[in-house]
Amino acid sequence: MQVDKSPENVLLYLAAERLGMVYVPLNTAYTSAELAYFLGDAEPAVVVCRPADEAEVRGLLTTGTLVTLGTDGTGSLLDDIPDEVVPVAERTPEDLAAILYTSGTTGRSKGAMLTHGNLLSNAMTLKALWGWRHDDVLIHILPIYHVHGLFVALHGALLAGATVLFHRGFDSAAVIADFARGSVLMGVPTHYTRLTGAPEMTREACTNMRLFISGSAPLLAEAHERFEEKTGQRILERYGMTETGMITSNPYEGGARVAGTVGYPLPGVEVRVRGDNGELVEQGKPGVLEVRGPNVFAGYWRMPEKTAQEIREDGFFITGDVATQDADGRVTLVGRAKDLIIAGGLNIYPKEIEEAIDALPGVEESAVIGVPHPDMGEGVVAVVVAQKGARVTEKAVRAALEGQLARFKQPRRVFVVDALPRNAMGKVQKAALRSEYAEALK
Ligand code: MCA
Ligand code: AMP
Repeated sequence: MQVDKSPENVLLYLAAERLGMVYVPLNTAYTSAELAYFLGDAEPAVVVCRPADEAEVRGLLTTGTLVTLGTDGTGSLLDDIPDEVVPVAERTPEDLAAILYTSGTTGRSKGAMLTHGNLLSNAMTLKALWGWRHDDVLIHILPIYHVHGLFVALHGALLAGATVLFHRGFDSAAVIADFARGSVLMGVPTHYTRLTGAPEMTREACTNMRLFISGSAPLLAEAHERFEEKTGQRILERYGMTETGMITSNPYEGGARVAGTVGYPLPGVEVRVRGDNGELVEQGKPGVLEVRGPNVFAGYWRMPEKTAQEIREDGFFITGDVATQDADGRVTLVGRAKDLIIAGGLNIYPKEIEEAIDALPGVEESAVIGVPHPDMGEGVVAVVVAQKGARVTEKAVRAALEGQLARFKQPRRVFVVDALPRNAMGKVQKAALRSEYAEALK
């Protein structure tokens, strides 16, 4: 699936699950080069694309049937719907429901295999925890090709039989105008900083809203407090991953929503903090967060070695997020063991961009880092070393990546330098680069 957001897209997702198919949604920002990899890796039986992309996608197809789905009821998929009612396929909790691609530390995207049991357990838990009700009105502002918009937001609303108001793009004024008839909003921190800055955002505008939830990227304590000052409402921050669905949440009721923390493990979900080699870490000290529970995925599609590296024998999945846990069980994320940039709630793995830059003529090597960005939280910067005698420019690097990588992954600035800083072991010191270029996108 690579289609624009529409109610028909939601029906297609549900129909695929009823038929027992495995749903693979893809970010609409992916280029043909990226799409070719996903099609080759997933080997889909059916591919659904936007009507305008049909010729291009047909050229990339190695397996499966191609149909199109536009917004506003267009597309060949809707033309060919049979009249008879197709029976619901029987599936067990262990059967695959979806594969969601997530960028990998090695540069290649990995398909996280999510089972019916994974999706259902997380959805039921969150429905109870966040108090989803039949009369809720969810203001839906997220894309529906990622876990946040597709599962976390929609499953709650669907299980409760609530109403959903779909927004295709993000326009602060249009979203705030819906607060009068809405009750729940889920977004990434960029949404919340934009809403806080909007002139229409007032206490009165929010009186009908019962719940604001943030996740996918760190919500700065300062942003949390500014939102409360302006609206009188405390954002509920939660934490999760594509591989695990939601892992922790601040309390909805009966406890404090503490800014800068991601709350407590969800009922039925276990977390522990471990050292790099799986050793115990003293209570309250930072280590890598590991998670086990019915929410944890079945492994990476066709990558058994990767799966074995990231899921321990006792079933705990290594998140790569560095956390502390206090005596009371509350989790605070303090960093990342993985080299990952999160811009506007989207994950970007530097390795993928470094590989693309290193392959350009005249480039000796590169280092890609995330630096503070006022709107997206973090933004991508590339630091590039040219081969001896070669001329490499910012303009040329940016132009060469155009069409190769999705726009959100492309570096916003490229700096050409003589050498990258390295430590005694010869490893590039990304922390030094991050502080050197800290102001680059401000
Ligand atoms: C858009 N652009 C971006 C991003 N989004 N650049 C970096 N990072 C981004 N996230 C670029 C576009 O390429 C374009 O650049 C310019 O910004 C404006 O694009 P536009 O589409 O107008 O941007 P926008 O509509 O303002 O989008 C910003 C956004 C969006 C609303 C924050 O990125 C978004 O919906 N993010 C949410 C992603 C999400 O659902 N994450 C959840 C993943 P140019 O002009 O150069 O072309 S699931 C997950 O993480 C786990 C499970 C969890 O815990 O939830
Ligand atoms: P993804 O792989 O796109 O599913 O993104 C998962 C990653 O997003 C996690 O491993 C975290 O690094 C990050 N993340 C999700 N929620 C939060 C949060 N509330 N605070 C900080 N980071 C988060």
